[in-house]
This record gives sequence, structure tokens and C-alpha cells, in this order.
Amino acid sequence: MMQFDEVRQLLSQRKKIVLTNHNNPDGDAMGSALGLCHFLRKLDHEVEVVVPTNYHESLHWLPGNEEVIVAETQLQKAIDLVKDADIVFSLDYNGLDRISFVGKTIEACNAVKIMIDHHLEPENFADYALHDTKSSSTVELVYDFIGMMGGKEMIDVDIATCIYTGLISDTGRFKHALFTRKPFDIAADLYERGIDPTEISRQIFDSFQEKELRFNCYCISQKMTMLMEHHTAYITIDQADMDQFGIDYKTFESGALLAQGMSIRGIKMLVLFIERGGPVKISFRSRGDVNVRDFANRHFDGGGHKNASGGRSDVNVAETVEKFLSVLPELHSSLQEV
Ligand SMILES: [Mn+2]
Repeated sequence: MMQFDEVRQLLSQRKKIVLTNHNNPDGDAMGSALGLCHFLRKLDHEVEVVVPTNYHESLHWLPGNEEVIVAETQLQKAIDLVKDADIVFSLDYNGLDRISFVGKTIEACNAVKIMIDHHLEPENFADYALHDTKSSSTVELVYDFIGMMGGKEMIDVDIATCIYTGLISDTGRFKHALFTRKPFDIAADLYERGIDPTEISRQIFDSFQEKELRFNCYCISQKMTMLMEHHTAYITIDQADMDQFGIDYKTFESGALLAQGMSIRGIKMLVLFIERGGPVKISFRSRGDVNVRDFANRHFDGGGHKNASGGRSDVNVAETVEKFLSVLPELHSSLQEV
């Protein structure tokens, strides 16, 4: 493991740097990558942002977005950049399987690997890691990293906008993952630097296409089962549901749907099952002490955060739901607490 002084030393000369984040990058992943990109370019580094897959268009307005390289559409370019890099950053993920085909290239490349992340149980591939599960978001740690580099005064409105995007994305507009006062302090600092919080929120949260909102409403009204004795609800959707509304799974942003389900009074856990041939993809959301990370890990080959996790299942969706219902009583006591 490197010390931070060595990282600072390394960054004191112009380097080729590639910033990567996870599959289907969200606001925190894109905010981290683009915020850090703007900062490192100000330090005169040669910086590229390489993301494994495409992402939702509500993030396409972010400053610097037009230069992002999406590996699934420009695979050779992405691989060449990683192979040629002096430093590769892993942002908002801590396992190389979270980044599909680019992961193997990162594993094998000669670059110094730096991880900045807040997910549980980091893998051991990085030479230097800024990792804290008590951080609301990865952008919070990117902000720290910039501070550790002595660059806080270099945070301009573009960097600040990217960081704020990650903050409001991962905290759901300051609703959860608030373990310390830091997210508020950072937000106040970013405000001083000239961001437009109203406009950023509008771009991120009020940017549904009509078909997306209609699809979410359909899922809630037609595809959701309530299990009130467990304070739980679950939603099952398949390819035909998505086709009916013209929804592209690759850029489908399930966060808003999950948040809508979790906004029902009395619900402490929501589970989304998506079947589209291949393994069923499962997303969990919960409140308080209902630990869906451990639950996903025990039964559905998954993980993530205590109140937001994911998993998968190799049997069909009906059998997956059956299995879910059979193991759900394990969470009974935490689901009963008020
Ligand atoms: Mn995150």
C-alpha cells in the first residue's frame, strides 16, 4: 500500500491518468469522475474518463460529459487508454467485476491504481485507497482528496457542480446516508463557489421522459405486491413490460422507481426483480436496521450498502420470488421495529 505522500509526489509531475467508474454509472459515479477530471486537468495532467457502460441522459448535461469514453461502444480505445495510463483511478466501486470487460485490463495494467470509494468490503487491487463506508458518497471523498492535494481553492463551479451532483444523488437529496455533518458542510462550501442547486436538482430529478414516468407508475400500480405484515413490497418486471413502454434496460434508472415505492408509509423494505433472460437482477432498498446488504449477500449473490443493495438469481423470476418469500422471515424482527 502506498502512503498519500507518495501519491502527492506522483502527481507532482504531468501524468497520463484514466478515471473509471462502475457499470451503469449513477450521479455519484459520474460526478466523481468528471469532478476529479476537471481538477486533475487544472493540475496539468492528461486525463480521460472511461466508463464501462452508457448511463442515463439525466447526467449528460454534466460539464465535460461530451468527452467521456464509453467502453461498451469504444472498447479498443478504452483498453488502449488503460494500458497506456500511468495512473488509473477506480471511483465509486471497489471490485473489478463491477466494471465488466475493463476490469481485466485494469487488473493486468502497469498503472498505479488508486481507489476512491465508499462501498463495503473493498477488494485488494489498489496501490492506494481512500475508502470510507461512513461517507455519504464517493464525491465526498473526491472532495477530501482534492483537499489533501492542497487544491481546495481550485474548486471552480464545474468541479463543484459535479461534486454536488454526486452528493444529492447518493443521499437522495439529503434524505439518507447522512452519517456525519460533512455532506452539509461540503454543500455549503460548494454553494459559496457558485453552483446553482435548483438547476442541478432539476437536471437530475426532474428530467424524466414521459415514457419513463409512465413506466414507473405502471410498475407501482400493476406490478407491485404489498406484504404489509412484513412492511415490505416487491415489484417484478420483465422485458415485455419494458418493451411495452419503449424502455431500454441498459439506461433504465431504477433509483426513482425504488424511491417511489419506498415513499409508501409503513414500508421498510422494497425489492425489485427484473427478468430479461439470463440471471434475474434484484435491487433492495430498506430503512433503518433492515440490513439488505447482508441479506442480499446471504441469499442472492450480492452486496452493496446496508440500506441499498443488489443481487442476482439464476432461476426464473417466479422461483426467485418464491425463494425471497421463504427467506424473508429472517428479517422479521428488524422489519417490525418502528
Ligand atoms: Mn456512490
